[in-house]
Amino acid sequence: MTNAELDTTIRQMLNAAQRVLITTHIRPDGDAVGSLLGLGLALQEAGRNVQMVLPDGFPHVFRHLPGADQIRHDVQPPFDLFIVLDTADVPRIASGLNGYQVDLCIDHHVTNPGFARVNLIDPEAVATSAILAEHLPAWDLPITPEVASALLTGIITDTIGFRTSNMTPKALRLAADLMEKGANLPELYKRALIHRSFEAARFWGYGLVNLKRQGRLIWTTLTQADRAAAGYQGNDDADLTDILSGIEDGDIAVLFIQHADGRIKVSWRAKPGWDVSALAARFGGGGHPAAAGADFYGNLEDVQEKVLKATQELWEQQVIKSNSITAKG
Ligand SMILES: [Mn+2]
Repeated sequence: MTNAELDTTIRQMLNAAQRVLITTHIRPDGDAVGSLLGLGLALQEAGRNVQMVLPDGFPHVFRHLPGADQIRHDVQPPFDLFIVLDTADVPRIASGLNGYQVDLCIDHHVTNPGFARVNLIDPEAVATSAILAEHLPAWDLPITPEVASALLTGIITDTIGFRTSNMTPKALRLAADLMEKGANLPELYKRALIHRSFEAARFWGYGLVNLKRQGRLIWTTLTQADRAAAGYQGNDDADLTDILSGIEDGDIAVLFIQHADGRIKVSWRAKPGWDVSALAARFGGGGHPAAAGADFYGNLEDVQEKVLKATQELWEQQVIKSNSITAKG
C-alpha cells in the first residue's frame, strides 16, 4: 500500500467510526500521552465519541495538558474502533486492554511488527506525535490549539528538547507548524523538561553527592533511604540519568536504583561510540545503544560489583575497537 492509499484507508476507518477507544503503552511517557490526547481531542472536535484509556494512570508531570482530566482507567464498551499509539508490541499494551483486536496502530518504533489490522509505522519519525502532526490534515481532522499543545509535547519529550541524534529538519518544521496552530513552545518545554518538584531536586542531590568515577565510568546510587529522606514519591529516578549522561568526564554512566520490593534497577547511558544494549540484554534487560537498563535482585554491593566489572570490560573492548578506527597514528 502506498502512503496515499494508507492515508485514505485510515481516513475511511476514522470516518466510519462513532465510538473510538484509544490507548498507548504502559508506563506512558510524554509522546504516549501527547499522541493519545492529540488524536483523542482531534476526533472529539470532529464529533466522535472518544474514550482515552490508561489503566496505569496518567503521569502527573503532564497534568497541565488539555484533556488530561478525561483520561480513564477502564474501558466502557461498546466501541467500534480500537486505536493503539506509540506502542512497539502487544505486551506493552496494559493487561486490561490486551484482549481486544487492535484496528489501528500508529507508531515510530523500528521493531514494531505491525500487530494491528491497519498499521502506520514510520521509524524515521522522531515521535508518534510527529506522525500525527503530519497526517491529521489528510484524515480531515482539525489541529486546534489544544491538539497542537499535546502533539508538540510529544515531540519535545521524545527528542529531549530537539537534541537526540535522530532530529530532522522535517521534525522542526512540524514543531513550527504546531506553534503556528497555537502551541506555546517555551511553556510546554519548561513543563515537560525543566520543571522539577522540590522533592525530585532533593532526590537528585543524594545521587549527585554520591557520584563516583572509575576510569571513564561514572556511576551513582539512589537507595530507598535516599528516596525517603528526599520525600520523593515517584518510583523512578526523577530523570537523574539525563544529568549523568551529560558529564563529559565519562563515556558510560551507570545508575543503581534500589526499589521497595528489593529490586535494583540498573540504567546505563553511553556516549556515541559505545553500545550498552547488549550488556543490558546479557542481564535480562534491553534498550538502545545509548540507553539501556536491566533489573537485578540481591545485595546492592554485590550487584554493583558485578555490573561495574562487566561495564568496565565492555568499555575496554569498545575503546580498543574505537581506537583502531579513529587512531591518527
Ligand atoms: Mn515515542
